[in-house]
Amino acid sequence: MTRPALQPVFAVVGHPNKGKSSIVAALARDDRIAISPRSGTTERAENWIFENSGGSYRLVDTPGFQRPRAVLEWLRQHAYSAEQRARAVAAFVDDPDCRARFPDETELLRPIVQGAAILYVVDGSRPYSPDYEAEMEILRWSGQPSMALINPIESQAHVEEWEQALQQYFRLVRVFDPMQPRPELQARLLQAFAHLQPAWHVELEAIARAIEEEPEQRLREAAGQLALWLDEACTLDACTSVIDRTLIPVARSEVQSSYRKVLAEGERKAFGRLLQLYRFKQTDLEVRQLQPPADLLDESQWQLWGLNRRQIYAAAAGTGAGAGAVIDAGLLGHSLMAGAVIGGLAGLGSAWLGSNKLENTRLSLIAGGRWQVCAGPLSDRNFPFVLIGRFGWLLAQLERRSHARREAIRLEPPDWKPILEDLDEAERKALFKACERLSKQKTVDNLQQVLLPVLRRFRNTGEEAG
Ligand SMILES: Nc1nc2c(ncn2[C@@H]2O[C@H](COP(=O)(O)OP(=O)(O)OP(=O)(O)O)[C@@H](O)[C@H]2O)c(=O)[nH]1
Ligand SMILES: [Mg+2]
Repeated sequence: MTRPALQPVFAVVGHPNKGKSSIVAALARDDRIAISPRSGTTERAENWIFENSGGSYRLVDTPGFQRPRAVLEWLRQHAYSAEQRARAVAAFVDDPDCRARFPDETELLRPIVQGAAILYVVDGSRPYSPDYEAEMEILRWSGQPSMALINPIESQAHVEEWEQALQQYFRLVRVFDPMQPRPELQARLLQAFAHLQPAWHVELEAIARAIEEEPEQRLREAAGQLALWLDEACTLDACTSVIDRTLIPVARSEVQSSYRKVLAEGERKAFGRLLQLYRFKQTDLEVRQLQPPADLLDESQWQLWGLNRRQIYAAAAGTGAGAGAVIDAGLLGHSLMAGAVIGGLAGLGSAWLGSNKLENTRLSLIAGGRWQVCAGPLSDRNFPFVLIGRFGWLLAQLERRSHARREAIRLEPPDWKPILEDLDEAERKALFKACERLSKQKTVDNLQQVLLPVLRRFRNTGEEAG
């Protein structure tokens, strides 16, 4: 057997267009890897590193086998007995003539000859055929530790027959769907490999443990990020000053538009940090609806972003607020409670959403006889809910999003109802209280702690939907 590389390294190999790159993307948690429906997308072997607090491993994405039978023929002519096989594979990779005749095979076998373990990928939705035997045989000849992964691209229809066949060539056979992010499966796969390759045992075990701990740590970090963003957004303002009173209207519209811009930019950055936390580097986020000036600050759009009055009302009522007093009136807002008491959604009217003038501009006379005109901070108690809802919605998407997907994420309205219903009384109270304070530009002690259960609920609704 070739000497194992110092760092765990896996060459991901198989037929063209069977999801090799998708599996590399999933196992490296990297969204930059080229994936497409076109066969032959990956033309050169490429390295991708996965790293966490436990350690790191390297994945080599490779082009697919093109002419495995001819390659096997060549190998047979260069090895007369079993102990010569690995050397024949190495000779094949180094042979200039072979490199010219079999560019894909020399490219994909090179990392294996250099010590990579093998992850062999097949499509479990297509029937098994003996056509695959030549490539499996070649891989066996390399003598490297190996595992077969059945990717159920369209269905599980042929998984069983594949298992039967693959077990003849590989000691470990697993079903692995790169489109479903399942950290526990990734961890188990590494642990299984740890037993195949003693040289990597300690590191792979440590990486697997860290993978299992990651979701909880990530949630904590996300709550911390959201807390910072809320503090920033709720105290944000934009000011300018003018000497001439007649310029005030112009200054007003100016500060309003720069306020909106800074707010949108702040959110874009907060979302960017969340994407980073989830290891998305290249995925586009379409937040078009937030971009035009109105958006976040347009009352009529607030419902779109998860501030559905009816839902909040229903959730509050369903948990006893309507029947009197689980959530105190002060926390929910008098207008809402008044509405609830006179018994009907009609009573809620615009008070819940519209009691405060949005984007209130402030005017004050300052030194030098100038007028200062400011937009913000936004003192509406709904505002923090909008921000939390949008952030929570994105978190839920990221949680269940595979790094093998290439389409953009489109921000959609979050649904607060199940979140509010699922929180326990103390958690919900703390949330309402925190939002109330934030909307008054007051600091909230342990905001991260208050947000943690909220984000956890967002994350869990994501899991159910996924
Ligand atoms: N629905 C679904 N599509 C998949 C899955 N795995 C791969 N695909 C799609 O299949 C196509 C090929 O995937 P790739 O990962 O590029 O396959 P590859 O084996 O690297 O292909 P080459 O580099 O061309 O050899 C892409 O359009 C993927 O989105 C899967 O598990 N489910
Ligand atoms: Mg590829």
